[in-house]
Amino acid sequence: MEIDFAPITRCSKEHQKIYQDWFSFADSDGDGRLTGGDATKFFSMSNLSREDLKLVWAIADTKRQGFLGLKEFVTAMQLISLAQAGRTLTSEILNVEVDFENLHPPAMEGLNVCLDKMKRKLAKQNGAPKVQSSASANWLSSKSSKKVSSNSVTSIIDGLKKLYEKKVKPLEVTYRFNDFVSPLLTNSDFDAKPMVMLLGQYSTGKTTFIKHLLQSSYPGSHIGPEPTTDRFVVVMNGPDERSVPGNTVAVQADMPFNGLTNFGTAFLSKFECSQMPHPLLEHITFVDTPGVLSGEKQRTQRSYDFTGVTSWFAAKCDLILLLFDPHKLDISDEFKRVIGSLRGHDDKIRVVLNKADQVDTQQLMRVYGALMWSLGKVLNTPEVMRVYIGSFNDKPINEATAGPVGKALFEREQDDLLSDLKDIPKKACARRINEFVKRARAAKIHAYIIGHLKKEMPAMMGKAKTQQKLIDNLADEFAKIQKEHHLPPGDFPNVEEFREILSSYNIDKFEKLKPKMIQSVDDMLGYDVPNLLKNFSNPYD
Ligand SMILES: Nc1nc2c(ncn2[C@@H]2O[C@H](COP(=O)(O)OP(=O)(O)O)[C@@H](O)[C@H]2O)c(=O)[nH]1
Ligand SMILES: [Mg+2]
Repeated sequence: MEIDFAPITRCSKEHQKIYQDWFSFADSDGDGRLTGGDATKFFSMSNLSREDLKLVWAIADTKRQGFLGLKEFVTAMQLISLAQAGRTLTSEILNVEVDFENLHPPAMEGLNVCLDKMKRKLAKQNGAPKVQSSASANWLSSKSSKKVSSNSVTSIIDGLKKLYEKKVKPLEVTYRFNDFVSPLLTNSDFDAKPMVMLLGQYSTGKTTFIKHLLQSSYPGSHIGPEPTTDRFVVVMNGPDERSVPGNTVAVQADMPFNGLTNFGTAFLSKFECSQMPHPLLEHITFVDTPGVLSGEKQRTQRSYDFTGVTSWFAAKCDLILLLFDPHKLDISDEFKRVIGSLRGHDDKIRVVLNKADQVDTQQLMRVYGALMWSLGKVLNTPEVMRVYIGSFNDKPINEATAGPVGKALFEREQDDLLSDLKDIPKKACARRINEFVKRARAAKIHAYIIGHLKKEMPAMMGKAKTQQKLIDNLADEFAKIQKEHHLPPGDFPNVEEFREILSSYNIDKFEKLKPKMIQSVDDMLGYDVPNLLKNFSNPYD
């Protein structure tokens, strides 16, 4: 099983040089990123139709970042060249049957005149023509140039980071959102790669699945019929193969795992980061998990909040794979709680009926039915849940057991699951925006709550008594806030959890509600975010 994410851009040294020159010409602010406006200007020289150029952008901007780096720019140029030769553009076209040796740069009308003009101008300014552009250093590196001037926004993620710093974070800090709900976000939270989490009982093939996709084991992995992985392992890209202990990973500022420190050292000793250089890991980070336990007795052996951790990862992940094995269909109490901890992220869940090659077709039908039945009892929306049936390991499918129909079915299912995985980077940006908007709303509601509690405190006497009353009647206070500001009750935090944290604070020390700060977040949600989306969507839309 192999996944190609981006179209493969191969080109000769000579063409590479040409494209570099074109790119530095097109990239008007020289930040190594070609945004929509610059691109439309440059692409118009190709004389292709708007429809074709829309496709060119859609295929080249693989990660939906809203800009083209040099690598994506080369892809765009190759696509334009193919379209000029009369080929129909598809997202697969560069991965199949393209003769890159003979694929010449596209004809760009008037470009040479412009380039000559620019060179002459540069020569006059510098005394010599500038040959190397700053972006060329990034050639073939998967990361786009990070050099961004402080006031320009050149991607959606950039824009979100700035909006967060300017509008949301001040609100969070003022009302201690980080103490009550979730730690403040850092750049690494925004820059993190899309994540896929695997969950299931022990020995359902989670570790094998990751090994299969990577076509190699990750450092420190164990595979076996008995409970093997007893820890959460984040498998991510890195310069060399190594395992980093959890308590080190969790405090690293450039890693998006700071929030895990809240689960304590008992958890951190069961957490690990496994790094290795791998093309697939440049796009996706995997989270391997310890098997969910089957008996109630065993649960008490966990020394940390297991479902709290799965819930934390579920919020960060882009896809959650629930693995089942035909011989282990029962959903234990702990598994039920784990599935419960995924609430709110139903759209990310995919079910995998793994090791389907171990049973014959008739048994498989029964197993499938039984699985749907037990899932129906624990999931709110089983009917929309996609279940993939197959055998996700390196062994060829056993046709003797599975039969020819089974074999064909498994292969189709594997392909479907792969395209689901392939779509992750494309959808990751949209998901980030979604999470960001959700968070901003939550921060606003939190500010209303804190502001309200503060307002209820007396100016002089009886502070302790009022504080106790507010804490005791917290549900009523929430209801008042909902009514006053027309807020949906479903968006409010859990009363019990809030009460527990609140008890260790002095309400009188809280900040008053600052309508200006709220207004600023409202403006952001109503104006800045939609605007950001518009600026970085396909410029031909
Ligand atoms: N037949 C079959 N066996 C598998 C498959 N995936 C994993 N296994 C076997 O199941 C056992 C448990 O696998 P492992 O990856 O350690 O499961 P984990 O505990 O969920 O990580 C190993 O003996 C694997 O060889 C599969 O797709 N088909
Ligand atoms: Mg495992």
